[in-house]
Amino acid sequence: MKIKTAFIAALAGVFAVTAAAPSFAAADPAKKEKRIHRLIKRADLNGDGRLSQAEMSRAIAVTFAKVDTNGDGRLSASEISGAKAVLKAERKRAKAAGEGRVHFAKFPAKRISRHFDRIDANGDGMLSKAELETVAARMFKKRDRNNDGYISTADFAR
Ligand SMILES: [Ca+2]
Ligand SMILES: [Ca+2]
Ligand SMILES: [Ca+2]
Repeated sequence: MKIKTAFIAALAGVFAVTAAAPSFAAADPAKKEKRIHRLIKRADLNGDGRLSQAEMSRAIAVTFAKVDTNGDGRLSASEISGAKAVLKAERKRAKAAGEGRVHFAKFPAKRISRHFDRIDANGDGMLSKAELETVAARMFKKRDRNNDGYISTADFAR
């Protein structure tokens, strides 16, 4: 808990400093940073305020298993469009059952649907975990600007 509070404070500090940079202002930093912060918080299993690739993989695995409602190991278009409701229900269930926070990956269903054909590397009309992992790894690398293997505040401090 303390770590998280410190992280938010650090984030606010970083933001105050970087907000003046024109390149940041142009890219709508508030939105971008909020998104990154949420991304980290959702999957930060050890609570150190940064996201490792292992944590990301774990979160993807957990999320995938839930979204794959028929359990065939692949996501169909309709499973993807139903993902939001499924994950919401799962969060509710876990909370009611006292299982604590569920560490889902962010599942941008709309964006995944829009880019379905591109993500579907083998063109079988279904998304496998490997296909999603490939895209997620690419995103991770892009966001890990200082190349330390973590997504953290360091990646948007300039
Ligand atoms: Ca972590
Ligand atoms: Ca499925
Ligand atoms: Ca496929």
